[in-house]
Amino acid sequence: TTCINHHAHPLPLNLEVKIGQIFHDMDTDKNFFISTTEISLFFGVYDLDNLDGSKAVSIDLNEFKQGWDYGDSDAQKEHIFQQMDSNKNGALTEIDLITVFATADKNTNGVLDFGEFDSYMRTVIYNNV
Ligand SMILES: [Ca+2]
Ligand SMILES: [Ca+2]
Ligand SMILES: [Ca+2]
Repeated sequence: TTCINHHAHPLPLNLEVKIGQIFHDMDTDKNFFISTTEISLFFGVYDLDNLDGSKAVSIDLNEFKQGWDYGDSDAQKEHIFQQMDSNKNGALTEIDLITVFATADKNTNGVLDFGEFDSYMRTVIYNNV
């Protein structure tokens, strides 16, 4: 059959599995909700030139590409970064994370449940896949 070439490149991680994995990784205390603290902690370790946290968090595209480890291509990582960089200044900082959180927290109760997170990831972050 001529279909064999379709298997030549690795299949992308199923989106549902991927979003579940990201949620699980962000949910440090495993209570099935993501708090603002957890999202800050998650991205804090991406800030490679500031690992002691002595400065305000500022993650550039290069740091994001190294940190985001969910099987996405470089182009996809760039898209994710741009979607999260709400003030379009080329860095992810506290204001961007606050905006991400506020956008995702549809019922404004201060935490993200899986439904809110899943919907945000599909409509904003992975809206191009
Ligand atoms: Ca949690
Ligand atoms: Ca920004
Ligand atoms: Ca919520």
